[in-house]
Amino acid sequence: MNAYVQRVLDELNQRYAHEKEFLQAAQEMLGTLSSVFDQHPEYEQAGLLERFVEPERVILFRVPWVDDAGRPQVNRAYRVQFSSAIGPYKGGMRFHPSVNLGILKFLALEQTLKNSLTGLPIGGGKGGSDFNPRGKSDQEVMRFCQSLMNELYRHIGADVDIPAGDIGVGAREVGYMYGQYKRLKGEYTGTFTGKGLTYGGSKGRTQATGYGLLYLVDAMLKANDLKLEGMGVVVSGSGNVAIYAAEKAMQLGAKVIAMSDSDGFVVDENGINLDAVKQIKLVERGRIASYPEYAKSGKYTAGGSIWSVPCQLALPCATQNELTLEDAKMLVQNGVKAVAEGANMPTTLEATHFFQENGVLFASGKAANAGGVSVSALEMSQNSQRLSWDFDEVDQRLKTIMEDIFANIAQTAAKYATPTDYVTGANIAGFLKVAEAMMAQGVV
Ligand code: NDP
Ligand code: 2IT
Repeated sequence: MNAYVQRVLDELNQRYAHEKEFLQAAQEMLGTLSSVFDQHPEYEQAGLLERFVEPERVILFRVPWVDDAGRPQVNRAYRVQFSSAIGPYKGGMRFHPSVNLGILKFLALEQTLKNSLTGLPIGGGKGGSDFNPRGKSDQEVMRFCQSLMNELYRHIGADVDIPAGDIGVGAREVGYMYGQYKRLKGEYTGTFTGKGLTYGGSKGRTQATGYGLLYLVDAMLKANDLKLEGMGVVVSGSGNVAIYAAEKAMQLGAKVIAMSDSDGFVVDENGINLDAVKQIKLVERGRIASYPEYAKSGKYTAGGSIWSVPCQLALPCATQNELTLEDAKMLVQNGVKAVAEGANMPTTLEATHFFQENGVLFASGKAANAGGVSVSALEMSQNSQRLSWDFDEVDQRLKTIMEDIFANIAQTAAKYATPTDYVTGANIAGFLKVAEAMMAQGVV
């Protein structure tokens, strides 16, 4: 490894020993950037990497709220404003009990390169809270969102920092946060994306991450003389990303045979009935365990690993580190041809290497799930123009963006590594643009 890269990694490992997901993401990324630093000694002279790995700003605050029983509650919330080198901070908000600073720093670091890869002018950020929306009433969620915004509104803005959804934050939460933001700021600007269609949201944003994932997979398979049609697909998760990934996979002629949530997974050899999944997850906020009852087919397994289900295409769309080396071995044993990350860093580094060493096509999340934030950037454009594009226009632009991302990471992989090392291709292509912008802007 390049000595400068190694030194910065060593320093990170010492300083942030407790932030294990952040260190993992940094290792995954910097581990592929050696050739860039070999070719650009001026980056070291400019202290570029030491600056790049530190967020520009972190905001940390308490969120007090009152539950339905009248008891005061308190959660912690954060906004990590990682990089504004190429545009205003942009990235989602995550509500999940596991949220901490290290997880949000990993997500904001990933987001910075992902946003660069989209080709659109957006910097990197991420935020969230350890609030758990599961089992809370709409009123409790609203009070929590309003209280969170009572602090966050000071730090965001349409040209400053534009939050959106992520795990546990969908249309309901964005609506409550945006409503309170508007009230406090007294202005109507596109400071959130993923808004409802009646108040400035973009058509196609709900579907964008999942659809975009399949547009990229389709391009990757074609470039390697494979085709999606007829493939058996396993999709983990059953949230926003998973549902629309499954929908587009089916539209393109593949067969989705398994989906999951954090309690277990369901296998349906007839093909997953997506109407049943949408009813359970989007309408009733229920559990995937009830799938066999709704769909009148399929079999549910509590716990276990969804990656034990044989498939040609695996799409991890739930959360970080959900696909381990052990899972990768099962998938390879069962003949998997391609893996693409709908979630952020769902595959451990060991599992990623195992796929690559065994000839499995592998697209990392920075490239593969960039469709969501891409359509978020299109939502920002529409808000600035005071216009609303129709679904087909947004969807066509999304498809072009994902095809361009694939072409870019494939070309970069061929130039700096091997033609199918899309992990290195994505990291280098994303990083170079941010690095050039940082060089141009001086030591800031
Ligand atoms: P949702 O909240 O809509 O769905 C999350 C899904 O993942 C649920 O099925 C959930 O199950 C499962 N899940 C969450 N945490 C865990 C866990 N610790 N263990 C096992 N399963 C878990 O979130 P999204 O679909 O929006 O996000 C999924 C992933 O995609 C995340 O990694 C996110 O960062 C990433 N992503 C999201 C984008 C977006 O536009 N929304 C864009 C790009 C990436 P349960 O209901 O049981 O908790
Ligand atoms: O991880 C992600 O890219 C997202 N959660 C979407 C971010 C956004 O701003 O739309």
